Amino acid sequence: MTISTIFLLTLFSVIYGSGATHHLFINLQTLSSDYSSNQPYRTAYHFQPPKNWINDPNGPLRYGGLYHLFYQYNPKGAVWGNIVWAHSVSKDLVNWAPLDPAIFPSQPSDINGCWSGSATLLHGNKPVILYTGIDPMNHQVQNLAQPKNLSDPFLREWVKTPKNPLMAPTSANKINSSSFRDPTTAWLGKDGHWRVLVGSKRRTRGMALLYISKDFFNWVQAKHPLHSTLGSGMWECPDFFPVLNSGQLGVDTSVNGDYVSHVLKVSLDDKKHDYYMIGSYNAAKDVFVPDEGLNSEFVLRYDYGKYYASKTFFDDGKKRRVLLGWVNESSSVADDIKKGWSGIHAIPRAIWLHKSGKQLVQWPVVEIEKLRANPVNLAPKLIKGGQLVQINGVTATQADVEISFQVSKLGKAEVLGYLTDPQILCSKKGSAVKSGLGPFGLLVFASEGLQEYTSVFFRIFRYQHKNLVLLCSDQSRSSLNKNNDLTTYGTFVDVDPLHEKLSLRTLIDHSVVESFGGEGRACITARVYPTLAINDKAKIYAFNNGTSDVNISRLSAWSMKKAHIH
Ligand code: DQQ
Repeated sequence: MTISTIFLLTLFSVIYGSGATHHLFINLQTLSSDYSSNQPYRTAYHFQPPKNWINDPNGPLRYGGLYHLFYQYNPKGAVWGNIVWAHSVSKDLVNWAPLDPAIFPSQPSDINGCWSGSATLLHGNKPVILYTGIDPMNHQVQNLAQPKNLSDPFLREWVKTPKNPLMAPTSANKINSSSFRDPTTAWLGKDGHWRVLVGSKRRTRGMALLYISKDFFNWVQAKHPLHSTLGSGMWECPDFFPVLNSGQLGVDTSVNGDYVSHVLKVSLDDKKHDYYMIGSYNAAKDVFVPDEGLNSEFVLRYDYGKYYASKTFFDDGKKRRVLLGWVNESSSVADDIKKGWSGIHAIPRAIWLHKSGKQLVQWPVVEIEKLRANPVNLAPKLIKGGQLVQINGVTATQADVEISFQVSKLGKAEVLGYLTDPQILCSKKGSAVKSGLGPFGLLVFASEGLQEYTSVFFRIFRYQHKNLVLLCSDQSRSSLNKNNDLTTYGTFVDVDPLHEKLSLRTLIDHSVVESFGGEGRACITARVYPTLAINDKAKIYAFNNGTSDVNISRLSAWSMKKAHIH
């Protein structure tokens, strides 16, 4: 790369920032670099291919005892472009084996790209994929592919139907041809017909268009979208699925009844976050009805950090619903090209409805615990205001840490005069700002002398006679390299600090800090690129920077072994 290319790249990244999306860098889509052998930021147990750009997880399914993951991939470079469906398989959602790309441009209906989509298991356990193709006019259309050989558990080869495209924008349906993409997993209605959603918008009204089919090939657009909201903009990667009203098990996407609620998740292109609503699916009217009082707008998020274009599937082996999501880089495009890759996937999460019915709970799939090694357990101890406790004995760049705090003197909590956006609250009150109760939590990727660290912490407020728990992930001190996106993230967690412990689990993996607060009621994923706190120079601490002492009732930490991924 020449100096001027580097300058241009830096300029681009300043102009566009590095949010959870893909920007067009036409000249860079095939730019390969002499990948540096010094790769402190490559992850050890988060999914990523050996090189190049990745984004959305596509068409996850379990078939022949194997998990199949497809994903948006640029085979030629470290920025978005030349998109194909790359393909990997796994027995445990942790270790993955790469296969050749499953779907790549080959027909007029996808000649300019094979974008996101989903898999459905038809009667007789026959997988089928619906995906968005970009046609010669750059219109977005929906296509179908089926495995060539159902007796191959690897499902290596996929055949596209000559009938493609099966759904297309026309002058009659008035669908906007650049806002028509990302078909969901289909579900069966009581009438025996298949239904599928496609993300779209009409002016600023985001919507999930509904299509119905008897045979999966001939699709008719329903009169009404399944749901739409004014002002939300383009709905990318919709996902629609039932969750049991109690318990942690998952159910097949076609299940409906009064023992389930339905979740509608959309990736809001305008906001670059994954939002969801909980409600019910009125099968007679084919509409989604959000629960009263919860949300007429999208408020709830899967993850309050960097996490986008996610998708769930029903794992019929373990009877659970599993969520996969893309975590974009927070580094500059110039740095991505230098390191030769961009994008990872979050650890697959089991997902279920919280017993309150008001939100979902997410927890890393249990299989990830197979990677835990060298357990370190700390006896319960008091951590005084201003105290740091180093967690020794684990590999600080590749670890899993579970910590729980108990607070007694809730009267010391800072009073919040008015409700503020939690992310703004976290940015204003970082880990260096003391209060009566908090901040307390973890410092990860901490360098000697603390010139660099990322802090994940709680802070408790008193607001209108209620205790309010804030969870923050503060990246502002994570790197001396200020070209990175150092945004602080935060959310309130629906826990009662009087009767419940404040639990935090953080998965640390070289350039990712994936945190689960309140036993999975709040998730925050962050990307960080320390310059000093790398390799054996990184440290992990528990800290309390509040004026009141708090009790660490549990602290368990493990080094994480490297997963076999490629
Ligand atoms: N990524 C795909 C689109 C989708 C977007 C293109 C979401 O199908 O809308 O790579 O990240």
